[in-house]
Amino acid sequence: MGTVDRPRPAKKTAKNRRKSASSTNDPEFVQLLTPEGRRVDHPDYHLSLTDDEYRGLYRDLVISRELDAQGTALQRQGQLGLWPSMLGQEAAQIGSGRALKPKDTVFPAYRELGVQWVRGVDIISPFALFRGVDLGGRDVEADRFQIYSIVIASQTLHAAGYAMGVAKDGAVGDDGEAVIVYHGDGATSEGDFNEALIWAGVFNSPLVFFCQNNQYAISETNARQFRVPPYKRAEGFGLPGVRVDGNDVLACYAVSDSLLQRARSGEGPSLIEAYTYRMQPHTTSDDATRYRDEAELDYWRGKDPIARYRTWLEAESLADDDYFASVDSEASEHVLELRERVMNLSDPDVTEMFDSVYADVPPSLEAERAEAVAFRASLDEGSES
Ligand SMILES: Cc1ncc(C[n+]2csc(CCOP(=O)(O)OP(=O)(O)O)c2C)c(N)n1
Ligand SMILES: [Mg+2]
Repeated sequence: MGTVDRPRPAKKTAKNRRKSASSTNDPEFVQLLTPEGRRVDHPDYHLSLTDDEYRGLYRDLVISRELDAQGTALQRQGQLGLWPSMLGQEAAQIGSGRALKPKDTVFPAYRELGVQWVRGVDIISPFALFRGVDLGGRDVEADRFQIYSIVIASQTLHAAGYAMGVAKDGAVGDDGEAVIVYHGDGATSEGDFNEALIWAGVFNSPLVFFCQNNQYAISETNARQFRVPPYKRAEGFGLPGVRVDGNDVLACYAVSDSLLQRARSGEGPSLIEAYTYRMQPHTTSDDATRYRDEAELDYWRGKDPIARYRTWLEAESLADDDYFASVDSEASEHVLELRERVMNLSDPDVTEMFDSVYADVPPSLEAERAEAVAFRASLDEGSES
């Protein structure tokens, strides 16, 4: 394991007693870039990208952060019903997302804006969902990015089933494909997650579990979820488990690349725990000041994934001020375009919720559909008179 990064012990006040959680975990993880922006080596995980690729990671980090910030702003301005921010988790998402190949399939939870960005998914989709004008269904053929799962850990079972299918179709081996499922630390307490590990293990499926341990399941700390960190649990299911510095984009890339490749070639599933921190409340509906304090946030600000990466790019002369300024202005353009698109999203037709459910629509559902159409029309008549 690389550099040991020990979280600062929490102050022993009554308010903070619960969050000493992280100090009970083994904090060792794979790290290639320290919080100060110093490159370090790891015996098992290496990364060698082109200069353009290194710069591209910075661009991904910054643009996805700005788009995410717009989610929070739009919710505060009354334009979205809810926004689950990924602030602080960009390196985990960009690093793992960039290690994916086009043929791989992603099963997200509900906070994976960064993965969507690198995957080339139309970025409007989570905004439409949280504006309440989209039901979340999507055609996954082109980008292989499955639907958001709000039901905690349910996507781990969807992914396990899908990955079994990939293996049974013989789509592993040379030029094989992998499946990655994103989930949180809280999800590890669910039966679904543990069942998914069993199925993936015994069928040796090409599935990578990517746990973003942001240290909170809403207000509950790691101490309320597990006695040993998730990556260690993998061994009991017969798979390798690796803990990576989730705020280090290079380490997240290297570890994901290695374990995805392992899956693609038919060597089976694995579990990555990206140790990171949720800088925003759980969602815009949550008040995190009720269960964590400013000192903890300050500590994690010092581990910011983008600041350390920029420091390193500068030190290596891989990017200069002009480059950073061009990324900022590109990010602003994306944000403006996104805002405009969000404001102009149209309301769905009332019949949309009945579509794409059954190939042959049963009579009872046809009747409900007709009732909904008539009800909708009656509202329009009422507003005209
Ligand atoms: C089956 C289920 N139980 C409870 C909830 C309510 N809930 C929504 S988010 C959440 C916490 C999830 O925490 P974690 O898995 O760590 O993901 P994070 O939100 O931190 O990304 C809970 C309990 C839910 N959505 N689904
Ligand atoms: Mg969490």
